[in-house]
Amino acid sequence: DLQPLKRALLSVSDKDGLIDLGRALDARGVELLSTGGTARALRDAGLTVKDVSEVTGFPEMMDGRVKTLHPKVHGGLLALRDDAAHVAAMDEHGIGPIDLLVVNLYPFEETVAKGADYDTCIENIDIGGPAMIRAASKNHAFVSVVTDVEDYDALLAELDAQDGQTTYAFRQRLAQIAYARTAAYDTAVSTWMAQALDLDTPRRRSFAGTLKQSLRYGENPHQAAAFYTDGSARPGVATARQWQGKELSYNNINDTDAAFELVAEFDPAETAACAIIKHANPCGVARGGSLIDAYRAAFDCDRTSAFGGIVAFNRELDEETAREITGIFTEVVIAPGATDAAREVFAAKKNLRLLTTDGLPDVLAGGHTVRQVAGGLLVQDKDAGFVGIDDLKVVTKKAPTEDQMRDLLFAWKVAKHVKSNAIVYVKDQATVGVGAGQMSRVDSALIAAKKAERMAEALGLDAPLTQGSAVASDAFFPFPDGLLEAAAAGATCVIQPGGSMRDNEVIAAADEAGLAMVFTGMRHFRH
Ligand code: 93A
Repeated sequence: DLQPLKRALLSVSDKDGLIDLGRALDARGVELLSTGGTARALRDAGLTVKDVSEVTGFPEMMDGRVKTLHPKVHGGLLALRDDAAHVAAMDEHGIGPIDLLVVNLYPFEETVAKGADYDTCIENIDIGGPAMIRAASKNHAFVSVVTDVEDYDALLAELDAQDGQTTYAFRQRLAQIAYARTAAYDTAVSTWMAQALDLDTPRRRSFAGTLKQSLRYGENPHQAAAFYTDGSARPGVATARQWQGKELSYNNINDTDAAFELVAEFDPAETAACAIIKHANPCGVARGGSLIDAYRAAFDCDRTSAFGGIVAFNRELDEETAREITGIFTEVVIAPGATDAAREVFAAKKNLRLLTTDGLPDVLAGGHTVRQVAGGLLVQDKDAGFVGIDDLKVVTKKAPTEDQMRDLLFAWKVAKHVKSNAIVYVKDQATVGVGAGQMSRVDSALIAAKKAERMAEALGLDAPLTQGSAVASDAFFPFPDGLLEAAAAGATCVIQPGGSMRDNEVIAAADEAGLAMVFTGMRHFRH
């Protein structure tokens, strides 16, 4: 299954490594064919190259839209070398076999990321490249296809190991990589078009990504993993700049995302905010007059869990706050910027990763979430649901005071980012108890209150901070029991979607306990 490599077609937009590859192939006696810019670059380096236009007998035309779309090219890629009829067709039409195709495509994704206009993006949709890649890949029984600069070395190593030939297994693997590339490419085009047309629907979409990072492992060390980006320029973990520290792990990326998306709920023009995340759930979220105030208040929600946590801010990180963070072990810090002084503070902490972004994402903007289930993908609109003060309906005899209302809205924003069932106690714009991921809402209410009790002991307080708190529930209380647990913990006001068959019973229980309660009419399940 060894195949010789005598003739190669090179057509690359990204010219990195091209000259070295051209020289290495030339040194191994490989004839080089090439398109306009690629041929020029190779010739400038002193290599002998044949123009594809000479092979086809047609000039590159229509602004390069048609350069390689010709039977002399596609016949050379697709012909079965061991099929008499194919060989006869090659002879009859003067088609020479092409044993190696090296193509990387017009930079469509980069063009979109740069914010280019519609027509420029359209012009950057490569047609001839994917056509050749797909042809060469189909014919991997005979042809090698390289679509990634990173694979140039592997190709040369294979040629050296196999005495100028390639093995079937090697060509198969290259073809598999190549089809991943063309699939991701067309997905990028479709995704961009959906955005350009404002068709913000998860229906009739294709999903793919570009490999950003091969991860050391997944959620556990025995799971292989990788990180793919969708090409969006949205500020977030995928586009953040890492200043220091080890490579992010799978769990780091997941948690950093959760932290940053949560903190982005809080407008930096209004107040500073901080979110501390463990296992994708917040263990402390707070607003404050300054970042350090917000950090301290978030930290005081659950100091035990904050150890080894991921910390996100909604404003540029300053030196004072950076110093405070180094007081305990922290895995990752992410913020829309960091001052030079803040970065210097972290420089001494080699293990701490610092990520900065270009601003905060718009949490109300559209987008999709994708989750895998056995045999398929579940796709939905991102939860960009928003509830403002005017959307709230007071359902109890007591109405919340202005301060209570602020805490209720804060608790509601946090609850959106807590795994269901979510119960979030808030006091003075800081979480004081978070109950996450329980199968029963009562248990979430109890666990959050218990944590608050433990923190009160640690902080030497007379009573847990849930006393006089606001509480949010991500979905309705089906029975009064969960609400009564919150009341027992000292909550004095409640925010929840409402809509239970037993709303009347729940409202009556709230009135009896002297609580003020508002309904949002919207829930925030998160699983
Ligand atoms: O405009 S195209 O879709 N039409 C073609 O026939 C064609 N053939 C190769 N683009 C085409 N290519 C692409 O040109 C390759 O995929 C590669 O990205 C680029 C290389 O052009 P040059 O050698 O002129 O720099």
